[in-house]
Amino acid sequence: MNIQKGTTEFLMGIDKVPQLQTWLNEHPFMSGIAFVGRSNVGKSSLINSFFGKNTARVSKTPGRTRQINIFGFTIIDPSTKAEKEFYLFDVPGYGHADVSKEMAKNWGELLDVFFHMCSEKILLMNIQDARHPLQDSDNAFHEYIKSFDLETYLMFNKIDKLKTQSERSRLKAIQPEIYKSFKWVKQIHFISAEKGDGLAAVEQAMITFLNRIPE
Ligand SMILES: Nc1nc2c(ncn2[C@@H]2O[C@H](COP(=O)(O)OP(=O)(O)OP(=O)(O)O)[C@@H](O)[C@H]2O)c(=O)[nH]1
Ligand SMILES: [Mg+2]
Repeated sequence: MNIQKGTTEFLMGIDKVPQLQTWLNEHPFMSGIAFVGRSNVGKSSLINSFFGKNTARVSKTPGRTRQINIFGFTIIDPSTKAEKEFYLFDVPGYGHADVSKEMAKNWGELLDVFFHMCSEKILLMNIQDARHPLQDSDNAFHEYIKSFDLETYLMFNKIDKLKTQSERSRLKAIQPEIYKSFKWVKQIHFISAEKGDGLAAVEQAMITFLNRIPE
């Protein structure tokens, strides 16, 4: 099966808890994928690579996306033309340094409601920057998310920026430690939204997950 690029549809951006609760109440059986990560790691760029360009807005300034953006997308079996529909969530920017206390509090509450409703029907794609893996805010996020018991795949994006072989192998060498420390991390991928490295394997991994979701 493939993600049907170009049919991904922006449904709504949510920045308030009651709005999110209403949406969740109206979509009790929804399933899909959430892209989560620090600001500027390339979440929107990856979403555009996987779901069709111009799906999400790529920021010039880190931290621009301050809402949970919800999209609808379809996967299709090219031979039988069978289709299945899912939701995609662009969940930006944990670990902002530059927002007011009020905004940080609102954002924390919104994320809390969001992750509480996530179930075995939602795959978490945690995006990190390959040049700066496991930052304090990434570790704090894992500390927070571990109690939710969600299937999580860790993507190290921007590997095109690692110029030397030794930089790349240093990153790969931390894999066993991650699997040991973060048991809910089921897969680790090294990718580049810009150059396309590793994206085909990640797309197949997402589809495998989606096909496994119980009806
Ligand atoms: N070199 C390189 N640059 C990338 C890659 N992926 C994203 N970028 C760049 O990184 C910047 C941030 O990308 P976004 O996709 O907007 O990042 P984001 O995580 O959605 O950021 P927020 O929405 O602010 O949380 C943009 O200038 C992208 O062009 C990559 O694989 N390689
Ligand atoms: Mg973004």
